Order: sequence, then structure tokens, then C-alpha cells
Amino acid sequence: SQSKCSTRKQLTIAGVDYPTDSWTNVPRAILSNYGRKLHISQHHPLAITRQLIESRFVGFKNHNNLPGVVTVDQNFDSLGFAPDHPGRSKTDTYYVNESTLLRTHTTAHERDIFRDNQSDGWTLAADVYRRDAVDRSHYPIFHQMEGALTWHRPNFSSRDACLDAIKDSLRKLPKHDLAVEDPNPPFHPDHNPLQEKYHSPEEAEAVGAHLKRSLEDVVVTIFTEADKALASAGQASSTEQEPLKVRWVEAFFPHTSPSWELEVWWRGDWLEVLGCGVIDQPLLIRANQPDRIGWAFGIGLERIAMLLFGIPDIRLFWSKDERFLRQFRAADPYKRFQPFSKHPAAPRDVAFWLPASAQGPVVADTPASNSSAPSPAGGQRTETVKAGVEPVFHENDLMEVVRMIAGDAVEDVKLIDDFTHPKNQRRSLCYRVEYRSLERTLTAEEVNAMHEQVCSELVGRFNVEIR
Ligand code: FA5
Ligand code: MG
Repeated sequence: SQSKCSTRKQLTIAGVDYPTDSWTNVPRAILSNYGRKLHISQHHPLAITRQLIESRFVGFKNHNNLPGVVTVDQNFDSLGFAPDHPGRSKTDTYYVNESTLLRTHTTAHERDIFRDNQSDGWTLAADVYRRDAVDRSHYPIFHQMEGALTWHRPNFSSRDACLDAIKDSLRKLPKHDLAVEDPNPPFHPDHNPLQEKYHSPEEAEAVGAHLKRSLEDVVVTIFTEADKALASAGQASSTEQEPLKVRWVEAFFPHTSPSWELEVWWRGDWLEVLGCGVIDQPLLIRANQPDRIGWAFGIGLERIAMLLFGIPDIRLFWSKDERFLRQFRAADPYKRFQPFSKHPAAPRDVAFWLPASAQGPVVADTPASNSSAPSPAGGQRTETVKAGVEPVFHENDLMEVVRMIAGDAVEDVKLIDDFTHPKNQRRSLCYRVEYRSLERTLTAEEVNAMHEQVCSELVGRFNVEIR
């Protein structure tokens, strides 16, 4: 592997030793942040956000302390991910070893929690880990909250009784008067089908309606409450003077069907805040709950918190700076973040020729890597790597080199030029790395030293030729 970690014989995570193998690719920088548990740190904005969401699910059991090392079975197999699903790739996922990884989503615990069956409704917040791009909204560790609600439906003959129960709980949900855009046809027979083998169309529609209304309630309530509190304190609103705009779009997950994502209008664009759907019945069957039917969702806590508090950069959540931390109080949750400083950015470019063996397309950001779509809109992988062949250069590997060297002193990395020489067909890439610390001004010497190290690591690891 390209990772230096693979030379270690074992990896110790939270006091537990794991054998390493050719799959091991967890860098030390990740382990140093493992176990910070920001989502249960009192007064941390992620913990406040978690509590605000939990408060909308009355009677649900909250699981908030599950360790992040899980098995490949929990993270992928138990959820019906295909053996060749791109989310399983080493370029997207941090592997401890071949059978063990850092969970890429909180869904990794669904089967086990359904199997325990301690409550009809539950939520679970946790840190999740993904190899990904470097910019102000992506960090290799972020937090999700999973939630699910199931109804007991003892056998097929009692479908109608269960349907009545679902419709009854739908009637009892709080109402809101926001017009939510829902442009998609509710169900797509070809790639997002109703599970007609298990559910009647009426049941699926009722579960879907209950799911959507429950999640609309979360978003509408939190942002409306925030705006009320901010207005009375004379502060800018969380939607930044624009009225709250929310819409449903179709989505794809191996563990739900049909599936949707909820998007919120923010700073001139739609921001995806959660994925959800009607739980795949085979998953409930694997969890030994064939007599239950229901919905599940996974929401990004950073995404909600960035909107709610106006936090401009995802790295701030990891700050230990009191000027950040003291701004948030659980008892008085609705506050706008006041930037305490803006230090200058220091851009540096790195241009290089790829080795002759790596001339195929470079893999770009894969935001939809946990979805099951053959070609999800907006999140296609541009990779053309043949099955079983490891890509020689993957953009996420470059991202990781930059993070390893610059840590939180890097704000953004983007491809600014991609050029193939007309005569010899060699391919050259140029990336712009924006160095900027949130806490202090970096000196030119420091930035140059980091950048030189980035360049030499790229040469050493990927055999590129710096231009
Ligand atoms: C999932 O992870 C699904 N497991 C969610 C799910 C659960 C669907 C249960 C159905 C039922 P996705 O990869 O889209 O889906 O991530 C879910 C949410 O996590 C996103 O909507 C977003 O809010 C947040 N998220 C995803 N990637 C990042 C990232 N790199 N940084 C910050 N937040 C992210
Ligand atoms: Mg998504």
C-alpha cells in the first residue's frame, strides 16, 4: 500500500491492539483525534446540535457512545452493500485491517440495534471517518446521527392493522406550515422501488410520509426557534436573512428503498443535510426482526451546526481555542458564532507529471460513496480503474499527504490544471493548496517548509515528477 502505516505490525486504538495487513491505511493524524467525542462534550456546538435534534424525537432511546472501530460486516455486508461497491475501496475508507475499519457512517450499527430491539424508536450519534477532499466543509472525521422508527407488524394478515397504526402516528406528528419542495415522483419502480415483496404500496407510502414529516419537523423547528431567539437578541438569522427553503430529492442507499435526501438552501446553493428512506426489509430480517417495518435516516451534525451557528469552517469544531469553545452554551443554544480572527491565506501550487503507469483519469471527490446508485447524480466516480487493480494515484491520497504534513493548517486543496502533453501523452496535474491557520498567522518560511515537504512526499510515494 501507499501508506507508511502498513509497515507497523499492529495498531493500537483506544487501548486495543489490532493486527495490521495490506489493507491498513489509518494515518496517525486520524488516531490522534479518535475518541475526542465532540458530540457528547458538554457545550460543544456538535453536542448542542445533537441535543436539539434528539429533543424532536420524544420517547426515542439515544445511543451516543458506540466505539468507532467496527467490522466490514457491520459497516457494509449487514447493510447489503454489493461486494464491488465503491464505498468499500481503500481510497474512500480507513481500514484497520482487512476485516476491521473506522465506520464510514452510523448506519454500521443499525443491524445490531434492531437486533437488540430495546425500543421502537432510537437515535445514535457518533464520529464517522472517510478519506475525502480537503476544503472548508470536508474533514476526514465528522459526525452523524442515525435515527430509526419501526412498527410491529406480526404477519402479513395484519397489514391493515399496522397501516392504521402508522397513519395514526402520522396524524399525531406536529404540523408546520413551510411549503417543502418535493419535485420527485414519490417512488421510482426501476432504481428506487417499493419493496412490494414485503410492503403494500399503502404501507410504504405511509411510512415514507411519516419519515418526511418527522424530518421536516426537525429542520423547521430548529431553524424557526433559532430565528426567533436570534431576532429577539438582535442577531442575524441562521438562514442569513433569506427565508428557510427546504426540498426533498431522490437518493439511493443499499439499506433503504425508496430513499430521499433533504436539502436546505444556504448561501446561494442547496446543501444536503440528511439521507433517509424506508428500511430495506432484508436488513430487518437479518436483524431477526421480520415482523417490523419502518424508516431510518442519517443526518450530518456538522452540516446542521454550520448553518445554525454560522460556523464558516469545519476545522473549527476541532479547535481547543477558548475563543471558539466559550461561545457556546447548552442552556442558551441559539447563538451566532463571532469570528475571533481571520488570518491570511497562503496559496502554494504544486504541478507534477504523473508516472507513465498512472495516465488514467484521476479519481475526484466522491460525495455519494455510501449510496447504492449505479450513477448517482452529482456524485459520479470518474475513475476507470479495472476491477482488482489498485489506482497508482488517487486524489484522496494527495489529500492525505497534505493533511499529514499541514494538519489543520490547510484549508483547501483543489485541482486547478489537468493537461496531457500532445506529443508524449504524459499527463500533468496542478493542485493549489491554501494554507491558513484558524488560530494564528503562518510565516512564509513555515508555509514554504510544509509545501516543500508535501512536494517531496508526493515524489517519494507516487513517483511523480515535480514540474
Ligand atoms: C449516509 O451515510 C447514509 N448511511 C445515511 C442514511 C442513513 C440513509 C439511514 C438512509 C438511512 P451520506 O453519505 O449521504 O449517507 O451521509 C449522510 C449525511 O452525512 C449527509 O447528508 C451529510 O449531511 C453528512 N455528510 C456526508 N459526508 C460528509 C462530509 N464529508 N462532511 C460533513 N458531512 C458529511
Ligand atoms: Mg448523501
